[in-house]
Amino acid sequence: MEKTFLMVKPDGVQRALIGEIVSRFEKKGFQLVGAKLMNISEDLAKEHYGEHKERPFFGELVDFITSGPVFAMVWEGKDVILTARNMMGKTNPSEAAPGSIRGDYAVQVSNNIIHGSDSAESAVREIGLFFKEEELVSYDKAVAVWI
Ligand code: 3AN
Repeated sequence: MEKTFLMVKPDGVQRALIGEIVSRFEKKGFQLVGAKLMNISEDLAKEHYGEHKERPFFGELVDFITSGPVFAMVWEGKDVILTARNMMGKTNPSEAAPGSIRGDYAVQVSNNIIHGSDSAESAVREIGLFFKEEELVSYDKAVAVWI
């Protein structure tokens, strides 16, 4: 089953959107297999956003993502990487479709609420950066006694 790394950024945490965002992915039918509220160190931020290090907004990006707690998550499900990107909406909130997370809650590209892995390779890399293997759960032995 596919896994992706999603993160509510400092603006989303401060605007009390953790519950709303988690709820959207739960209701869609994906399973949460790892989560933590954390502060990101400057080193981790630079590594996470390494592909953008030549971009003019790199410094701003690192300052922003380290400016307050984030809610880091790993979600599992069929085609979760692409589907989560669609649910997040385009990077620039002015282009993000209404109904998407950025389309509904964000205005500025630099404060766009949520991060999500953009490929299978990024997902593996980002999950490994933020989570240890033992921090992820498995539902394999769960018995659905409530059904
Ligand atoms: P996404 O987060 O949709 O994968 P990327 O990977 O192109 O988008 O950009 C990473 C992050 O960099 C974005 N989430 C956004 O916060 C920030 N960003 C992208 N473009 C700009 C820009 N032109 N000015 C400021 N920040 C930007």
